[in-house]
Amino acid sequence: MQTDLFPVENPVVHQLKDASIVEYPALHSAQETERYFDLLTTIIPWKQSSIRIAGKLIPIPRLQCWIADSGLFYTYSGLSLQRKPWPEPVLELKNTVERVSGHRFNAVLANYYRDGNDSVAWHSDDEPELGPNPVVASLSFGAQRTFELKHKSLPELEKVRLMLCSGSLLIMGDTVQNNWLHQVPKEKHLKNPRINLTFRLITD
Ligand SMILES: O=C(O)CCC(=O)C(=O)O
Ligand SMILES: [Mn+2]
Repeated sequence: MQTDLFPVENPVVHQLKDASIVEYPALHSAQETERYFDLLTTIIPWKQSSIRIAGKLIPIPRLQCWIADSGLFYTYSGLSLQRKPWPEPVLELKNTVERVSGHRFNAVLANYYRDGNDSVAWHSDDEPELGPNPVVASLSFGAQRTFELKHKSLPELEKVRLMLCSGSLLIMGDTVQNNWLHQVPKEKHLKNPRINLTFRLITD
């Protein structure tokens, strides 16, 4: 299957105080985006994980899957994700993202937001296995969702708010994870699902 890339237009650069984010708002055409959404919905072995808070197991508000080269593990918030091998369409998307971004990746955390009640809370992707200056590339398919960033140590800085639309690619450069937190807040009126793939490089 050949990725029918839209002519990749000039990226939009979001210059934050001490970090930059590069956005390709329409990396894939609407048709390609729909095809990938359907493929990824069925081909990825989505799983409901739970985390233990105060002794209680709480389901996280989204489905997930950790896809990576063999031997690569990932743990966050005490949650160890079981590795799954690369399905062909995800490998195809990885190749595209590597070509466009100029960065290499060996793993992807896939998230499935069933509707606007699903979310991811404030965090940064700065686990030790990602090395000191991780670059994270984020591909979105399906419902448009709000992506927010806030600075870790300068609370007076305004929050940055981006709208991640279907077919967009966001490349978070090497100081974003060190200096900023990000989240996808709940938007309870939203009824449609969204898939997000965050490509990462495990550096051990
Ligand atoms: O869904 C998104 O846009 C972000 C997901 C995310 O931050 C993560 O998986 O670490
Ligand atoms: Mn993240």
